[in-house]
Amino acid sequence: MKIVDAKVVVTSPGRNFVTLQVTTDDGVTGLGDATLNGRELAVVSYLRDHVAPLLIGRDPHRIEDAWQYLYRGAYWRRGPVTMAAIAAVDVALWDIKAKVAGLPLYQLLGGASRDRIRAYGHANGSSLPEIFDSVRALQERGYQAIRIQSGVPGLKSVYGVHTTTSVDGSAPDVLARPVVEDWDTAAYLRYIPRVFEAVRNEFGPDLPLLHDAHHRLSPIEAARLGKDLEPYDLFWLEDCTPAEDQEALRLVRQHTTTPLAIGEVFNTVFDYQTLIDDRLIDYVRSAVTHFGGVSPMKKLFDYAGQRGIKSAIHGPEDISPVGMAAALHLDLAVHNFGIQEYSGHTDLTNEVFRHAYTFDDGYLHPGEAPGIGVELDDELAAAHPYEPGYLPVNRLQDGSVHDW
Ligand code: GCO
Ligand code: MG
Repeated sequence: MKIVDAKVVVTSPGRNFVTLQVTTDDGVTGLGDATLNGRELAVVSYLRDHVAPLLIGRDPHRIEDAWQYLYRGAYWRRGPVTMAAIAAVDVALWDIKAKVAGLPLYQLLGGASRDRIRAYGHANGSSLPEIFDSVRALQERGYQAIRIQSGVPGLKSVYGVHTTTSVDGSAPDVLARPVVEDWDTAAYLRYIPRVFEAVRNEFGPDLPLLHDAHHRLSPIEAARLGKDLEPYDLFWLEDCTPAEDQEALRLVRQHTTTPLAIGEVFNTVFDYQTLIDDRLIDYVRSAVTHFGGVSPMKKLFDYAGQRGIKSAIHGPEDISPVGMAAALHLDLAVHNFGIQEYSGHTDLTNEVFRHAYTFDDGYLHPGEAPGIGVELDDELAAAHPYEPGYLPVNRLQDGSVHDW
């Protein structure tokens, strides 16, 4: 069996997605997600100009060899662009192998370790009543674990609470350059514990609650937040400090028993070495799409499992249904599964990417279709071409840039 075609499809059914479609001489196709939010075209070029030509003529069954060839062979290793491109190849080849075997991918990863996959959804609001409504809406959709993000008094915009205008009121620039949001760490640290106190009072002790600090705090600020949130029994505090600095989590860990999760911007296992070896975290949160695919994620989970650390694959809207499907096969198979982030996609996105996975009563399942279980509608994808789009940036009151 040989690869005869490797095509990169960019589509924007509401937001941009980059998909690699690999075809074999037997006519089997495999899909991989390579979406890097706000930097999509860099990965498109990497794949189209530098990777696709190398795939033609290769045996699609040699997945590990293809991975090592693209990772070591390029000499320039790691980084989100490189690892998103390699991830797309890895997932597309797993999709092909599983289709040829006539099995859903999870069967090739050791088979199911569980019957269903618990998901968490995102609740948010700029006031407590808005947050409560948002939690109830998620509960009505079946969610049994919920991430809470809140507006902060005095701030116009906060991560996780929808923004379409810059703090100076300008909106139309949103496609050409990032929206500017504002940030004040002191105001946030004072307010967030009150939000969780109110949510616990309203929804009781049993509902698993999560919170994402989105890399905005210094180690000592994160330590304080972790301590202040202890009475409200969080499932985790996510990305409390900037992700480049593994040692930062050591300080946080020394001060709080609030469980810690990190990893959505990590690209390789080396970003986790200290964190896992020294048990500084409780959940590894990388995306299949940004971590080089299913192969390295499986190795990561096995490594993390040796320290009792669990999986929590990154699954926001900017991971395509292809990346989500790959995640779900891993979730079902690995023993040390923790939880899966799942916001779902728009109906149009689900038409472009028809998928076998399901969401019922707060639980996901990858389905039983051979491969990863996603089919791309090429014509519908082409009808929704790329649109420039960026993540926001944060500025403090004095005008300086802060982590977003
Ligand atoms: C999450 C993340 C996302 C990221 C987004 C960036 O926990 O889901 O923080 O919401 O901000 O994926 O592209
Ligand atoms: Mg996050």
